[in-house]
Amino acid sequence: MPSGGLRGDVMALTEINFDGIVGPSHNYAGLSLGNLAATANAGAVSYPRAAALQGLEKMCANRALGLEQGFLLPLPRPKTAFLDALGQPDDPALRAAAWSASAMWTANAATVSPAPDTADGRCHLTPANLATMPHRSLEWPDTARQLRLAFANSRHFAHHDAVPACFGDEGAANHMRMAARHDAPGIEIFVFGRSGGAFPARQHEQASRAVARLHGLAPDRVLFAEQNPAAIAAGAFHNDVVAVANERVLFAHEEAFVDPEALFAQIRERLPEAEIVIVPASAVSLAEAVASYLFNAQLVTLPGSAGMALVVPQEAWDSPAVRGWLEAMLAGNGPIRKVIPVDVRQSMANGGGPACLRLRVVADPATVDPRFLLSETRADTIAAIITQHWPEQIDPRKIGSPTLAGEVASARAILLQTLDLAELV
Ligand code: SUG
Repeated sequence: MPSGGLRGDVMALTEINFDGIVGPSHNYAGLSLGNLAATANAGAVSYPRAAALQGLEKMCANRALGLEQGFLLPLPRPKTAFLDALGQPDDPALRAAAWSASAMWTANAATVSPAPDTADGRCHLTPANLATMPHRSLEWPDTARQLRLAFANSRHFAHHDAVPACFGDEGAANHMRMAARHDAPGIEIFVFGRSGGAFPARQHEQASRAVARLHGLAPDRVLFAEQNPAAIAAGAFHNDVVAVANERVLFAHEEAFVDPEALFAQIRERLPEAEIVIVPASAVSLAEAVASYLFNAQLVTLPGSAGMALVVPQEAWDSPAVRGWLEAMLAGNGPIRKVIPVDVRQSMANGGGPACLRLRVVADPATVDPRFLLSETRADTIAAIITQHWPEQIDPRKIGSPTLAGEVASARAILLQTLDLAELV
């Protein structure tokens, strides 16, 4: 572990994407009401090896663009302590909850406030309690352990426990940061839902407010905005299904928020250089936005002066309406100069696009435990282990099988051992 991070007194703060490595128990159990892809694919056979390799390929492609790339490890599954605590239920949904590889969607791992935004000048992390969905509520203690290890340097990082489970918190998926540049003080936008619709609103306003206070954010640089109930009803179970921000740019669907005009005015007042790119419903309906996952894209700043690129799921590029809009955007003079489609179909079939698979941390890479940073050698090592040890396929009817449980646990143990991270077992 590097001891400091200060080179002289200059910090090289940059955005690092920490993608979740898809775990060996990846399966389609239909556990998330309101997540249309996941419920539509309930019971389908999954391909964990292909899923993990697709995710890794996305990481390598982003690294090849010159972006900093890290990763987080799969959590221990099956989570036997959960089943023990419930007296070993036969209910297939509860069993599947203990087997879920849902920690791959690291956009839900935590909310992260970079150092330039916080009162003590450290980067603050709060793991998300994910309390709304039983299978996801199991994640946070193991996630917290991993975050405390990856970002152990207490001069630069501060860790909080998850907020109390009475207020659901979904982490970075319902949080956006805008700033002139990643290393400049930013504004943080927390997007919450109100319950009462057909599908659960997963992010509670009180959880958002608690995280903003815990992180020591200046109140005049924090905004709270309500998700449009129509977007939740259309399947946007997280804000990141209808909006994404990067530096001075917000890219969002016209119907993402209850009061978009008020939100945009508040953003412009606090960040005059903000550029807000709105996709009208007349070009891409909410239903098409959810089906294609256009907004579950990684909006990234390319090195040099190449502008921003939007890393979209292949499904978005294949949608005629979405592609038409994107091509018109590229022909114009906006801040997004490039669109890069990627194949993460195995994750997409559970409602997780390119943006769900990554947690953004603005930090100096020298202050992060290097075991969590992707290098070419580490990518090759990870690929070889996945190829050799991840199950090729999982039929959900096999969930609960002791043989499969053994395979899943040993595949993960081999990965941790090889990456010198056995302390996470
Ligand atoms: O929480 N799917 C995840 C997808 C999370 C996507 N994340 C973001 N939008 N940031 C969820 O609904 C499906 C698991 C199953 O049904 O087997 C699942 O948990």
